Amino acid sequence: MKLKIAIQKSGRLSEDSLRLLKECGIDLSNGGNKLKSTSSNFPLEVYFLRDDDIPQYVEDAVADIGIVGENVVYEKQKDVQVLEQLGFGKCRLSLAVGRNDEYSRAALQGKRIATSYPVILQQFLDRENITAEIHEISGSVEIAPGIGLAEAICDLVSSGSTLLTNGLKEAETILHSQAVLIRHNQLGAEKMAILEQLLFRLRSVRQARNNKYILLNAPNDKLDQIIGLLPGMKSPTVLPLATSGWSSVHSVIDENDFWNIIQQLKAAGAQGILVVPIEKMIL
Ligand code: PRT
Ligand code: ZN
Repeated sequence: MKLKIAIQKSGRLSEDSLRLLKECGIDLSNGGNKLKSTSSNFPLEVYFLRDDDIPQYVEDAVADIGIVGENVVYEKQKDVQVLEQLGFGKCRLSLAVGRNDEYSRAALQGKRIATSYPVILQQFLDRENITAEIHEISGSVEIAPGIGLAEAICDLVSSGSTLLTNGLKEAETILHSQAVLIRHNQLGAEKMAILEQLLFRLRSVRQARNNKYILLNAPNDKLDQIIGLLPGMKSPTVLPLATSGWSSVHSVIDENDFWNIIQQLKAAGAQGILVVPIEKMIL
């Protein structure tokens, strides 16, 4: 029995999806097959598909699980379960208008909005009691205002440079999106057991990515203050240094707190601070 996972064949999510599986210790032979690959050391079969098709394949149980953007999951409205955010493929679905246009929700009333996300956009408009004309187009949405097809657009944005080069400005974000793991609604016990193993590995990898291992030297009279700055998994490890009056302190810190804590540690007298990546972290 193998668990079948669908990932994007070629596009923005492909590389990160493959890397995540690799970091989970899953080897994939690329036996020249462009559609499918089987792991030699984990009961997993990988299908390479267009991202738009992945929710449907998972609903139909052609694939048991899949990696796809939340934007696609919510747009396609297939009967699948979202299991986990994966921390990559981050972007936002935003309304944008001409650089010199004034934006307000009320001003959208009666306007034409071009988008590849008619379902999510319609939900937003309904929520806000706005009646606007949605023009669904499948690509290059950002050129719609320039060619007179619409007054506004609703499209994915990450750096914002596409909007900028097309004379548009981001007006309002209607969805924040990232890649997620989705699953078929009914998986048998055997497949669920494989999925649990995969989830355990995924969480360990993601946990590790969000944390750093920190080592530093501290004068003993400042130990309490320095330890107070380090939450650690339980509490920091403190080892005496050969130089008397000094200790070595080891701990784990959250990536997000990193620069903040480093400044405070230095101020408290910590020296020789080393920060190293963690490969796997089992809680
Ligand atoms: O061939 P296939 O259908 O599989 O791929 P695709 O062309 O439909 O999708 P792809 O590879 O472009 O995107 C896959 C997923 O990546 C999307 O569904 C999102 O979840 C996620 N993602 C993250 C993005 C972006 N960032 C992004 N910036 N998808 C698209 N864009 C586009 C956006 O549409 C716009 O054209 O990039 C442009 C804006 O980028 P900035 O940086 O200029 O703002
Ligand atoms: Zn697509």
